[in-house]
Amino acid sequence: MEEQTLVLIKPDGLKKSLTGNVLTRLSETKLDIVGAKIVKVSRPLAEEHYEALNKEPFFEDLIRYIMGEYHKKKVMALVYGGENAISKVREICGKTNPEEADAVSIRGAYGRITTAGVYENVMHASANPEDAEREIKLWFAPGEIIRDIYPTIDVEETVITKKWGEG
Ligand code: 3AN
Repeated sequence: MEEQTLVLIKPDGLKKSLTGNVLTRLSETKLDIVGAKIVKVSRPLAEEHYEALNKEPFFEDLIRYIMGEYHKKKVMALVYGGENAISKVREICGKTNPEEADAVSIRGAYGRITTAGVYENVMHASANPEDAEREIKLWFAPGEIIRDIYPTIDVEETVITKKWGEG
C-alpha cells in the first residue's frame, strides 16, 4: 500500500550545500519523489508544523531555525511515496539528536548541536502516518503532488493568480 511522508531539507542543509547529498542518500530507499518545492517559511507555518512542541523551552529557537534566521531563509519540501515510506525515510534520517544518531544516518553524518543548544539536524521526516498526513496537507496543495492518497474535493473559487508579465 502506498504511504507518503514529508521531508524537509532544513535551512542548515541548504546553507551547507547538502541538498544533493541528502537526496542521494534518500534515493537508497527506492521511494518516489511525488512532490517538491522551495519554501520561504512563515512564522504561522513554522508554528503550525511544530505545534506539538509549543510548550518546549527550545520552541522559539526551533521556530527561528526552521524559518532560516540562523542560515538561509528557505527549506526544500518534498513528499516521498511508496511502500513503508515513513519508516524507510525515518531510518535513513536518524535520531532527533544528531549526536545520538547513527553515524551513517543523514543526521549522524551532517547534523550538529550548536553551542547555544540548537539542534541543527539537516532534515525533517514525518514520524508516523498521522503526522505524515497532517504535515503533507500543511505544506502541499493536492495539485502539487502527482499521486493523491488522501481524498480531494473540487472547489470553484475566484482567485487572483500571478502570471508572467510583459517587459
Ligand atoms: P523529529 O524531528 O526527530 O521528529 P521532534 O518532532 O521531537 O523530532 O522534534 C522536532 C525538532 O525539534 C527536531 N528536529 C529538533 O530540531 C528540535 N528538537 C527536538 N528536541 C530538541 C531538544 N531537546 N533541544 C533542541 N532542539 C530539539
